[in-house]
Amino acid sequence: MRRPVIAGNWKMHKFIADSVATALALKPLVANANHCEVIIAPVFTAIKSVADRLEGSNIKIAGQDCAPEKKHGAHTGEVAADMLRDAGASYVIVGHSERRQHYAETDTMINRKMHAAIAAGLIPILCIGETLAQREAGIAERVVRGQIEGGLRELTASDLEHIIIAYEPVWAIGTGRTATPEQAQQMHSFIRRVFAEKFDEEASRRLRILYGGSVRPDNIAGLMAQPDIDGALVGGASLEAETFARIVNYDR
Ligand code: G2H
Repeated sequence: MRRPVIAGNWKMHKFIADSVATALALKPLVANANHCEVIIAPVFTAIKSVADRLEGSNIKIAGQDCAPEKKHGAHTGEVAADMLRDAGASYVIVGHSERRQHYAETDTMINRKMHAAIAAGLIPILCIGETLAQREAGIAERVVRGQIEGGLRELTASDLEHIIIAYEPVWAIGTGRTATPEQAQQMHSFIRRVFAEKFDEEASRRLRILYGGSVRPDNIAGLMAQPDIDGALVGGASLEAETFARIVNYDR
């Protein structure tokens, strides 16, 4: 009942021409992927060009971040959620660990971005996950619970129907070290439980929870076989069309 989502996060890679070329190369390779939603997240400057070239295809576009402000105004350097939508995005990644770590994003800031994204009609992909030190200290679940509660504060029941969560353990990001399917499943099931406790049992059954952190063609199937893993947020392995397509087509 939960439609899988495979999303490629291109991070700060690719000029416009390369973004468009990769998107066009990907298009035929995933054209028959009816089993899942396919999303790519190019840099802001490439979103419009990529979206224009993908019009009518089954590949959707995400922004990698958005402004916390809902109203346009004097916010130098920011891009509003509805501007992303205007450029062709229908999703937005919010609270990625790189933003939490390197740009000091707090749960409060991330929560404002969640509200802004939903108000603009975008589907936010809220990223959560513990660091290695937190896991080793035995507080991974407490950290993840705090990020869920903080990130989703004051969202309504109907807002919660329109969000996706991505569990990305920081120790597995870009390190080549993936959580085992069992480790990921354990945390995904915990996330669904917290969501059910805090919000609603039914909604928690509909919530899509993606795994992120060194996902590759050779480990996607094992992850997707877990009952609470509903897709993947893929970084490095999404940069090349054929590799990403192998991940999207994990069921073949
Ligand atoms: C985690 C992931 C994508 P990678 O950041 O969001 O990146 O697959 O390179 O670990």
